[in-house]
Amino acid sequence: AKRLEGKTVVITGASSGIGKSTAFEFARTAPKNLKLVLTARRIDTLKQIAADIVAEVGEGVKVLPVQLDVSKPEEVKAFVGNLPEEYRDINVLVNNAGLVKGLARAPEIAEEDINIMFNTNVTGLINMTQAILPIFKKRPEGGAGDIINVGSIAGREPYPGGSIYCATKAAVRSFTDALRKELIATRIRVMEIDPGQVETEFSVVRFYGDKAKADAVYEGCEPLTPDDIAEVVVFVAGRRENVVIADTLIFPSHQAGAGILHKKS
Ligand code: NDP
Ligand code: 8X3
Repeated sequence: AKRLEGKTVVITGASSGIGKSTAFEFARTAPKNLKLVLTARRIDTLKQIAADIVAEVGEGVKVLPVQLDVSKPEEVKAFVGNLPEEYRDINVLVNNAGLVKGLARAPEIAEEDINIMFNTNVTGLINMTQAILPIFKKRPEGGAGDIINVGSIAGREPYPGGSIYCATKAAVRSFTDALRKELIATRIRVMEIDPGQVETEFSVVRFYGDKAKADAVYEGCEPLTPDDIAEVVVFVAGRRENVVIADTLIFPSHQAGAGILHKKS
């Protein structure tokens, strides 16, 4: 907890699921002196989460909700400059915003879905990283700070009906690995967290808001909770500065691959 004190943490996709849990977990772990910048498109939800965090942990954590659509390059470019001065000295970027749309197979995949997945999961993540890296690079020893990218088992094991989503997460993995190598002479840590099945709004979004279809995905399964992933995110950020937990893969106990789930009858 001490290592996280005084840090400024930016989380994308903090209005739901893993991002929201990560915001709470940072606040619970370092409740004395932490600044959280919570971003997503749903600003009202973020404002509520900010209030809930302060209600739970107290005023030692400063929380700033910021509306940001990572798929809009102009919004990402303006993001740092628009932050109040006291939130600009960012130490940790959690690139978590992401989504999946549909289960369509080629050649039936809607162009709109292809674009939204790539623009959010890949270009959005890259743009956020490029917007914040100059802040990290100004620090001594070539720079310091943490970039924590949320990938997926889907980026390692592509599956039918998920070709685009899987390709976006493979791209995240590739970008993350190249960036770590580019920054080898610095103290900037580039880390990837790859969850398996986590119950969040992810499947509701996949099925365009159809809650019944989303619930069916988890029937007979015991998925991870977003808090399970949040604990790992905060753990990797809290290691000694010379420790880089470069890569993690996190399953619930009844999962052993993309779509390889033991379902209780
Ligand atoms: P949720 O749908 O619960 O949360 C996704 C978050 O991303 C929301 O806060 C949403 O906020 C935000 N988001 C979506 N599009 C944008 C955008 N254009 N700009 C800014 N924020 C955006 O899903 P999860 O918590 O499960 O997903 C978080 C990450 O975890 C994603 O990258 C996902 O791919 C990954 N993941 C999820 C797994 C799972 O099984 N759930 C497994 C492996 C990886 P808003 O709508 O307000 O913009
Ligand atoms: C989400 C995991 O397997 O549902 O990243 O695509 S999966």
